Amino acid sequence: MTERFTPTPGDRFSFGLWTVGWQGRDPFGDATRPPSDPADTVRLLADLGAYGVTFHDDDLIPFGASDTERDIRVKGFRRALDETGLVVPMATTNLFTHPVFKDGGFTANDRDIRRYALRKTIRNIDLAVSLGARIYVAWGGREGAESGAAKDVPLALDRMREAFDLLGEYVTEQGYDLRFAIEPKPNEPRGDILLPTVGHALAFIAQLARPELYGVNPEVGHEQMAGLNAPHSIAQALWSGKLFHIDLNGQSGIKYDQDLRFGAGDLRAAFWLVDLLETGGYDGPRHFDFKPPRTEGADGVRASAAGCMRNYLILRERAAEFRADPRVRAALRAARLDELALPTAADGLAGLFADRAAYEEFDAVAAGERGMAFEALDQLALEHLLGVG
Ligand code: XLS
Ligand code: MN
Ligand code: MN
Repeated sequence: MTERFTPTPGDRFSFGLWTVGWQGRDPFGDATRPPSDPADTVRLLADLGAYGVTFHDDDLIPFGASDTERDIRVKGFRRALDETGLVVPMATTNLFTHPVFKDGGFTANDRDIRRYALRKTIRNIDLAVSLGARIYVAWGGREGAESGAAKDVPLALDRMREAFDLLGEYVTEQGYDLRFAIEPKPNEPRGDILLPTVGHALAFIAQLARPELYGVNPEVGHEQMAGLNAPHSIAQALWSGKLFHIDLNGQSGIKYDQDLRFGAGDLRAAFWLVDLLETGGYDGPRHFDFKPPRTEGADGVRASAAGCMRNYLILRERAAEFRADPRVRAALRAARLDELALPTAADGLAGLFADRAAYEEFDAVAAGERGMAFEALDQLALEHLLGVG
């Protein structure tokens, strides 16, 4: 292994307990790996060079555990954090595994279940804050439907807004330094999930009482499940000042949620995403939400987690080399990226109308004949990605 691709805490790589801790249970097969103690997972992640660990409430404290058991679990986790120096940048709530959430949490048709979902979330927010988390992710995996009349979407969105507004009120009243990151996903486990893409989530956030408290947690593979260009979605989140967190992983096209290690699946999307994160002003954790395939034993789990970070670091180097290459700079100019940075009409509407070259004398035929030189630019990118740049 090359030294320069060895992760350090300064790279701010984090992993969910549910990622390397995944036992490999899927809709067709039983677990292929034994359960792991969260404290051991913390030690494994620290050993691999991660800086942070994240969790759902139920990853740390089994659903329905007594208060005594809860205390023991939390103490063991804290001890492992203290020993290793790992931090908890983010936490989230499991509102999808237990049968009670089969029709959702915040948007379940049953009001008592919605109230329970809010209380469960608030309880874990308290724990998350006590462990130092600054971001609280909300993935509404069961907020959706399989059939038309089963969910009144405008009403469900009313309830979703109500839930997030109450959570915002709670953290504000408590004086918590905590912001929410909504995680979109188009489907799975529900047939269709509400807030299916980054765009839907951004539009929803604008309807909330305290929009500044909410951003998004895009997952690479989730945008790709919807057939979208994940780096473009994430770029729009950044542009909106809403990229609060990110779930990095791999996905091959429009199919079930593969959660491959970062770099697997659509490698070109991974390259452009790293380029974006490293140059676009994102300063949050590089969080991996992947699942080591169920074919793997303990060594394969390690290899898979290490691969996520190593691939990120390799792509970071490749993307930086691409940007620094004088041939690329020339190709960017030939493709008129510098011109895209110029306002279209800084002279205002009056200037636009007074400018005969803008319309009356504009030669649309000649302009239509200009090549954009994008292929040469993209070939340079591909060669840098392939390591022959
Ligand atoms: C599932 C989601 C989930 C969230 C956290 O598809 O990715 O793991 O990231 O609840
Ligand atoms: Mn996923
Ligand atoms: Mn995720």
